[in-house]
Amino acid sequence: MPVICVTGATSGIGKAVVDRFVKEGWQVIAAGRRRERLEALEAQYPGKVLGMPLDVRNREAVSEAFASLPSDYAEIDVLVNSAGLALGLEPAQECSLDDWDTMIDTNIKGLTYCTRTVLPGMVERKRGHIVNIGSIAGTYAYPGSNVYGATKGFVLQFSRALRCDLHGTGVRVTNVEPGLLETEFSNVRFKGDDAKADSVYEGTEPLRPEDLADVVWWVSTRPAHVNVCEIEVMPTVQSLASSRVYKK
Ligand code: NDP
Ligand code: 8X3
Repeated sequence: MPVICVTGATSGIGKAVVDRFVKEGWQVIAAGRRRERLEALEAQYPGKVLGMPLDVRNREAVSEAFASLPSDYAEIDVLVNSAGLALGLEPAQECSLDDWDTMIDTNIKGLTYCTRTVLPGMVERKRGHIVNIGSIAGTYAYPGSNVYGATKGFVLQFSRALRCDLHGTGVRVTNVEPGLLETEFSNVRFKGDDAKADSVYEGTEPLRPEDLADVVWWVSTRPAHVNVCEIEVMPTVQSLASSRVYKK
């Protein structure tokens, strides 16, 4: 059975990817910090999901977690880097440096730690796929996107550079760039202010996590000679003409 490792598996896109790949018969390593949610996934999918409690910001913990995988999960075919977050929507001059550090440590450093850890095995096996969850915020700036958008700009350019380094190895890299999508993302961004989080999606029809699971499934199951490099996905109601790309 092929093996997929999903970071950010406790919520949103990552969780939907877990559900989808289990249903398609894959073995799934589900990584995240909230152990109770990982245990719930293991209970829901016995023998199909292995919970991997992990804070991706902790470099040693990342290395140990992957090194301790049981043999039937050790050869990872696809790594989905979905763990990530935005904090705040203030203009740069008012932002918290702690929030900026957290986004950089998670969205950039955590993603690079996980990727660097799984790559040698993939290269040795001459197969594998890194699927990064970037964002349209990595391409289009909007007021308050500052460091969040810049971390996703990093993910985009890192994905492109990885393809150069992996040239000839058979290992694939995809950057998936979602637009407006309803998950816990805005509750996290607004630090538990649910009313403010809900207002982001009011009167609109955002993407659903399952839509992104579809995209991840599609890019991961193309024939081995096909690499989908970048894929930008917005809800139909969102475009460069809408205030929700360059929103305030
Ligand atoms: P959610 O908040 O629903 O999920 C985020 C996931 O990231 C959770 O599973 C959380 O798990 C995990 N996570 C956060 N910090 C860490 C950490 N330090 N270590 C390990 N896991 C961590 O949001 P989404 O599903 O929407 O977000 C997933 C990705 O999609 C993110 O990278 C986000 O930037 C991106 N994205 C989201 C969009 C949106 O509008 N929702 C649009 C474009 C991109 P736990 O707390 O258990 O550790
Ligand atoms: C999340 C999408 O537009 O809120 O990456 O930045 S957006």
